[in-house]
Amino acid sequence: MKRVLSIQDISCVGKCSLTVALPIISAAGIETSILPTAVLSTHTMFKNFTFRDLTDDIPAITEHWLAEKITFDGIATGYLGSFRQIELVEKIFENFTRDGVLRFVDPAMGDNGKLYVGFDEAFARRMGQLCGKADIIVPNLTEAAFMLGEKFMESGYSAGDIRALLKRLCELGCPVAVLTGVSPEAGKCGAMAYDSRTDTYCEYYSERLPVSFHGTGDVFSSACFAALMHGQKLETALKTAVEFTVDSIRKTISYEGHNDYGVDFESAIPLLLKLLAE
Ligand code: PXL
Repeated sequence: MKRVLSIQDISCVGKCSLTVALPIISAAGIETSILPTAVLSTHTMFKNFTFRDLTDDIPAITEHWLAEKITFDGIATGYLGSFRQIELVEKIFENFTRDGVLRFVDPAMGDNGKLYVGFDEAFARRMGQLCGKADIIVPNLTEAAFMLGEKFMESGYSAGDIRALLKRLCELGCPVAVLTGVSPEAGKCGAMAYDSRTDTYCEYYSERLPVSFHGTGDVFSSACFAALMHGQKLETALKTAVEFTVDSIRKTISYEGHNDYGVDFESAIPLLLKLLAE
């Protein structure tokens, strides 16, 4: 069985980061080890959340793993709370990367043209440097704009704008970039990717639903990482992740009095397993 490592916070309530990554990657039949970077009572879209920083625990945890000769087939990162955590992730990339280990970075920092509470432009630039050390990155348009120090275009992104942005993202140093939540055609929403090694693009779109939920980026990235670790080609992994994310949203809004803080990805897991078998 493949073993991967997911590095991000635990938001106890809120359906994002580790409470999304762990069940989704495990359901895909992949052993999922975790490195919690912080424990929050909820994600940061709630008011008055608690925050226990676990940064100081990270070096001892990873030293123990090295002493035990524990290895991973893939390492995925999500929400990281500080410059020091980014530095520690870079060390983990150095210490745990052998040939064939997939370094997957979701620079979870913002959405809809804005950074989340607690982040600023300098942090976004630093996250851009971490992206340069990854094999594949999966920002949304907001995160991409901030990492590159560009203005977020409220008016929208055409297919040509997205292609150009993907090329600039690869110039950060990663061979492959994926942009999530892109909508180059009215009524559709999905992901486009660029592989700078072959100078090729691929994309996958589904229906654009007229709602916006927190945590869908984490659902997408967990499914995309799981699909790649499963051996799916990038193009197929985009389809798996987009269809699973859209089905999670569809399931959520089908329940009366549904959650508004996250999506019911649990109900879409049967579809994920079907897509992974393709
Ligand atoms: O979904 C990304 C995310 C992860 N972790 C925490 C967050 C957010 C988004 O706001 O607040 C703590």
